[in-house]
Amino acid sequence: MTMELREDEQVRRGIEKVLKDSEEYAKRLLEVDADRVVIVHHDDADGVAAGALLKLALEGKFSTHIVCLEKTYPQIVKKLQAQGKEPIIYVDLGSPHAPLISELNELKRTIIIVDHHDLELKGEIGEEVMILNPEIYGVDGGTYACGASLAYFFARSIRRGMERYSGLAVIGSVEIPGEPRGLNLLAIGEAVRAGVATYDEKDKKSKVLWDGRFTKPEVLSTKLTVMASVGYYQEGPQKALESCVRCSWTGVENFLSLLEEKRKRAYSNVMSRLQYTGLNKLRRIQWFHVEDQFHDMGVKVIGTFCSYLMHQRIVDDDKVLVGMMNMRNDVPGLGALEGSYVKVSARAPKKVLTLIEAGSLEPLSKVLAEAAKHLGGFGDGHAAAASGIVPKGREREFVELMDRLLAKEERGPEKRVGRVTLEKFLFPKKVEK
Ligand SMILES: [Mn+2]
Repeated sequence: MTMELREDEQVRRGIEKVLKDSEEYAKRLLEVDADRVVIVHHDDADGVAAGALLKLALEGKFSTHIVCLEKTYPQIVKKLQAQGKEPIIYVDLGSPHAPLISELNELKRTIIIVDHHDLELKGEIGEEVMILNPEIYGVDGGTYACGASLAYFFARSIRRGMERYSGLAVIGSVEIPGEPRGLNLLAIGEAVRAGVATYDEKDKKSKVLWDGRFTKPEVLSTKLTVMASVGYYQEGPQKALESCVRCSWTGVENFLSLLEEKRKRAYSNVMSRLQYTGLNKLRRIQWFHVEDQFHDMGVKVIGTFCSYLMHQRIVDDDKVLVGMMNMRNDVPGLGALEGSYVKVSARAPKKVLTLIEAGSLEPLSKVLAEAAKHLGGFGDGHAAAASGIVPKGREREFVELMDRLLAKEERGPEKRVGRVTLEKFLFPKKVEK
């Protein structure tokens, strides 16, 4: 009980500090002498809702250039920051790459990272780079915040009257499992007061005003994610963001159902092929490559497909699942990338996760990132789910290397026996990447 109270107190204080930072960063942003601000947001509902909130807040003060990123690829950060001098706001992404973002800020422009993901602070962060993230104050951003809630409070620090858009923060919050807490709960309070959401104290569920009706935010969130990610190369992110600005699907209903249909067809094609061929198997990994079967869809679809596959019988429960797809080498709004890459996505079945938690296997985030980096790619994620990119043509080397890296005893001396805490066992961090 005391422990709980102490935690609550720590969260409350942390959030107060985040809100103070928000005011300060907004002030600094408004003092910048620029016509334009670049907003870089993530490709899921939380990122889209957050991007919309920032666009709305900046309207009339700056023009905005909006880029949707599926991941914070170092090569993209480099390209993005090499041009222009206007401020950049990264939202719902960027925290794990804060040192790189800072290092690549040669033009010393104002950069604000508004994010709730785990923060990497190894290395120096320049004073032009501001980070709005509760993790700085020891408050878990995966529990007490989301990208859109943070963006909402930041937007409110920039401009008055943002309350009527607070429902967007509620939509973003849906990716956080369990009852709303911290900043997410604060945003719901504001949305209810503004008349754009309802909240049922009993079941801790909210509804958001959308197309003139109070609608479950879960439904809105799923659709926004499909639009932005499956439709990534068809202006899906812009359409999703505009839908958020209008709190309406008007004009995009057809587009949305075409995307849902397209993804379903692609999934079932790959599924029937895999049922016929089976998965490729190594000692600790089972893998497949869809090549161009998800062509012209954003790379999130391979991750979602892996998650779906985890519930199917063709997946062994004692091997890590790895899926790959060919990637297009352009980023809408940013142009071509150098080289050809494949997107890789990994998931740990329960049995594997238990071994990871017990310390006899390495977390996926670590081995995937290490293997990808070794081959000239990059990766990140969590213990049970990770993703990244590797150069096209090196897929086999990648899975073989990852297979070797997974086993701790084959890595050399740094042997250390971990412990499964009850917390870790009951609530493994599950984040869709
Ligand atoms: Mn998020």
